[in-house]
Amino acid sequence: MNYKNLFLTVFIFTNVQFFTFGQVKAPSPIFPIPNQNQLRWQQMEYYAFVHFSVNTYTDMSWGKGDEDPKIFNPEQLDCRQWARICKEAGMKGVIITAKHHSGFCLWPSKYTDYSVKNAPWKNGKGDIMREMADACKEYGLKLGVYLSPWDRNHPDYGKPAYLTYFRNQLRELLTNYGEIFEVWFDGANGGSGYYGGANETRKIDRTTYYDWENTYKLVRSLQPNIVIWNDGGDRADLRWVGTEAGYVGETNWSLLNATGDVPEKILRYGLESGNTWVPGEVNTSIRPEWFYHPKEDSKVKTLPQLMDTYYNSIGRNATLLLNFPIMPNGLIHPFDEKAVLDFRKAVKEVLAINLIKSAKVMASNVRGNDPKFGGSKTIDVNTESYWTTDDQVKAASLTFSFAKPTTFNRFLVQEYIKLGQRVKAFTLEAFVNNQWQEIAKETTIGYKRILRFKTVKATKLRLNITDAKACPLISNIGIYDAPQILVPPVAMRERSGDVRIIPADFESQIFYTIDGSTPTLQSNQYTGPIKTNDGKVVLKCFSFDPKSKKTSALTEEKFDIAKNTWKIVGIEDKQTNNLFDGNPDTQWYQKNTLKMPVDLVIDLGKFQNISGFKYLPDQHWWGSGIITNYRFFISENGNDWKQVDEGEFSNIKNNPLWQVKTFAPQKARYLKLRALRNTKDDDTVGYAEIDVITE
Ligand code: FUL
Repeated sequence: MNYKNLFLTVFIFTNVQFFTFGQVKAPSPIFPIPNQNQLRWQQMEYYAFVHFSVNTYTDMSWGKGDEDPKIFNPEQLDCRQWARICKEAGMKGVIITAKHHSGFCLWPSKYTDYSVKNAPWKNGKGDIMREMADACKEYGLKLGVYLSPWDRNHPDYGKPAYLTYFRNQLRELLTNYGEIFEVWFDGANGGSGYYGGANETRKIDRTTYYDWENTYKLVRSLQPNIVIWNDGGDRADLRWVGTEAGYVGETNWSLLNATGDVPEKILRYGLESGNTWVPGEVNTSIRPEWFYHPKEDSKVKTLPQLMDTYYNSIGRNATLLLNFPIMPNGLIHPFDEKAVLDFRKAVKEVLAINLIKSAKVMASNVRGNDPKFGGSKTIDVNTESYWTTDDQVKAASLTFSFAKPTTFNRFLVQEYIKLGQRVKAFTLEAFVNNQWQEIAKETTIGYKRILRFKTVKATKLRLNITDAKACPLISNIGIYDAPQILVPPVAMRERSGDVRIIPADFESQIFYTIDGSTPTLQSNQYTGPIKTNDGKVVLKCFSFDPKSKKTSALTEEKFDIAKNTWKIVGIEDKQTNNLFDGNPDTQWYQKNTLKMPVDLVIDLGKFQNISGFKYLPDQHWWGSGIITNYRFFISENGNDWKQVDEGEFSNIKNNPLWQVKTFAPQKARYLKLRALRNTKDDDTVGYAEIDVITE
């Protein structure tokens, strides 16, 4: 071999990782990697759940299986309304509860009478699955099904025969309604139920009863493009994130082990060393509950709550499955529609302009020095191209230089997950006033990661991948200058009399008045709790985004006298402070040994001219002790009482908000609210807040 040949051999040998016929080779995959169905599903990002069944008509979270199908009569049912809202909201599909735990089927299954066949709706000729499939087609949405493995109606539930029934139903759903993108097998399994009249409790072994292996085979043979969600049985294609509260861990690996139990912590964060691709889906409802309950009409998630959900799901390498409870009339409530459309608008505003597009990019390392893998591939809009490094390089950075100082507060980054999820740790730095400052220090990226931080004005931005499983592959990067979420701020008056104002977004400015006049940008700017005297306060305030110069609508609160001298008489319990702390999220309950009527006696500490009172019940979903019937007394000395009012809080069950009662003004120092009855007809009595109206 002459020197020339030797040189060539050495050259080819040492660079074999990079060059194939003169070209730099793409990195090898780091297993596990997603399959085609999981990839397609991940790219959907955002889709809807709809919950609808017989328990919509009984105001229950779960049907018991004995509900009469005659109650199911959604006279205005319109799946096109559902699909239109989903489409306008930017969603890509809908998963419908074809059968929830009640066992009632929204389609006319051949295998049971417990379905729309025996409902008055459309004289038993209706098929909601069909209407949903047609509406999805019309609006260009994908269709998914929730088929509850647990069936509280079926006589055979718990016996082997039920599996045949369950699979027959699966076959119907996965054959007759076109392509199904996802099937949802809920984890709630076994318990009390009607079971064809047996009315008993049935237990099953969730690991073996459904023979998931063969059930999955059936599913995949009928719908080869489907993804399977299952939190209870064998490992499926997707995982629950361990909470229904609308978030996944900041660290979120799309990996689990193929076998073995998955503790809640791992559901939340995935498993870095997991041997199977099982990405997380964040499922949450637009209201506290999954099914419709009139009392939640005032509890639809607010825009700030939905935005948090967005950043904490899609922004953390998961998809977002957002639920609409369908009303008994068969429609999505207008409040829910408004909330989801406002949410869509706000997300669009955040992502409107990617400010990084025209930046110059420098990479600390580029694979084989080939521009095909260069830093600019992260901003070329093509998510199929990516920046990557030489095989041995697991820490590298990308520096973006802007033509002029650029203002931003959001960072979006995507890994090229087709070749595996790799990044373990990264930081972000901004070059401000000729100095690098760290603005974020994070762990995983995955399919998509979005970071929120305080607005910076920088001439450069640097992404440092500080650790990765193998050479990192970054396919897309964006920076955005998100406007403030401008909804009216929340104001509360603490027991001390101080007024606290909380804006919806952390960089908003707040301007306020406490003299009843309308605030302007020249009014006081809020910097911390506002000291007031003990008297009444009329607070008016608004949020202001200094960048966009836009303002929110006005918050107007009329606070009555301060509560700093108030005491509960006869009860030594510090928690009673919750009644007067101005915070609707804290509550206090009377001792559970008490029987109705139950009194609450308040010493105002001095005489006041009282002309009414206000009561806010426990605001939590599980809240109980909600008073419906009351008597109200006043006293000058705490011994001689005079009844000044008696009545009921008429709609408090459906609308558990502030209840206000007024009467002719009376001088008093002591007040007594006597609870006579609550919404559940038991002896629990609770309060979130108590207030008075003075003359
Ligand atoms: C839960 C069920 O029990 C709820 O009713 C709801 O369907 C939710 C999506 O999953 O486990």
